Amino acid sequence: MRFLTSGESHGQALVAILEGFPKGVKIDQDLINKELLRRQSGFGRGARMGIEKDRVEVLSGLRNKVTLGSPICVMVKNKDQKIFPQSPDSLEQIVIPRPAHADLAGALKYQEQDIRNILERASARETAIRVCLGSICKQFLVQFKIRIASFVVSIGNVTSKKKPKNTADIVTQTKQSALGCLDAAQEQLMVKAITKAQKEGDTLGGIVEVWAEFVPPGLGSFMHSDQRLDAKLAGYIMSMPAVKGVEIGLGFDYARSTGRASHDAIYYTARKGFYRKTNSSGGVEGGVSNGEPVVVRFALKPIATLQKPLDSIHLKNRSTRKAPQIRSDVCAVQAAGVIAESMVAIALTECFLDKFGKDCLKEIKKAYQWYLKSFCR
Ligand code: EPS
Repeated sequence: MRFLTSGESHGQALVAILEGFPKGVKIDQDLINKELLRRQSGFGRGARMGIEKDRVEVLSGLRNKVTLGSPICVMVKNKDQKIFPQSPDSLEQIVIPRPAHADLAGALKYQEQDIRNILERASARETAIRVCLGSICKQFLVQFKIRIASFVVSIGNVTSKKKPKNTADIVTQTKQSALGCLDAAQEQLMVKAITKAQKEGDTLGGIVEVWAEFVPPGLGSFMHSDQRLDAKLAGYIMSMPAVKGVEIGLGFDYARSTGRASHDAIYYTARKGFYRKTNSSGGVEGGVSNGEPVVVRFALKPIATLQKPLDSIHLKNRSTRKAPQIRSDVCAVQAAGVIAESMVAIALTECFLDKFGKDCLKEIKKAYQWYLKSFCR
């Protein structure tokens, strides 16, 4: 399975093609739209989220809601269209790069004087269409009871003190929350921190944890570097704008522990099969899922665009200026959780299809059930 996306932040639409997705999977468009709404939510999002009401249009690859095995094409139209493929627009040039955004690196790479031509594609808006693909993959994975959920661990220097029991727990506990955090008391402090940052023309980042439950053992492979499940997960999560660190399971804390204190001892019962009492490995050993929940944690830097901007340089005359105060979010950590769930769903679906077959759901289900019965009990 592979995918490509296309579209600019203020172009006509975002589109994606998902190729190699199996035949026979029922896809509910409303579920995709629910995920799009989740991505738009969260305290601290910018004014653009008030303009857009992201809705998916499935253009091909389905007949009567069921996948045909052909490439699936999805589209999300932009309400705030400002640039046009075949006609001029009235936008002023952006000539001062924002530190921490793609502006300068992109302008140099593409020998560009108008940063608008860089930021349009570099914008995190592109993640909307990835969420559509993620939702399609989630609807495949749920056929095998695999569930994915995320929660906010910290925003700025405010950290949640609660850990979830499982994905159902994450979903229930974050349902009414403003920021997708399990800890209501700490969440209030997070909201305060975002409000303060906004007043000060500043922005905030944070840490998010994603859990995938009921992942069977054997997804991913140690045969080649690009087949390792942990490498795929880290690569996909790191491909999200603003992500600067990814950990799996205990992550960096492994380095501060010992083997005896941190590794997950192996147990077995006929009812449970192989199992662990701890999950330091985050469900991945040797680049392969081991049947425990897959746990991925990642860090987002604060949003690059500041309303009280940092110093920068005018591209045309090289004079020192303040970076532009372009409309943006103050904090998009919760939204990043939704996007990361999608990236995890895509990574797991790729590995699942590699293991159990790619053509149609029926035969994939048979291979899956046979494998679980024959080898994992
Ligand atoms: C985003 C849309 C963008 C930004 C944000 C994410 O819209 P606009 O640029 O029109 O305000 O709100 O992008 C960034 C923060 C960024 O740095 O690129 C979205 O749909 O998520």
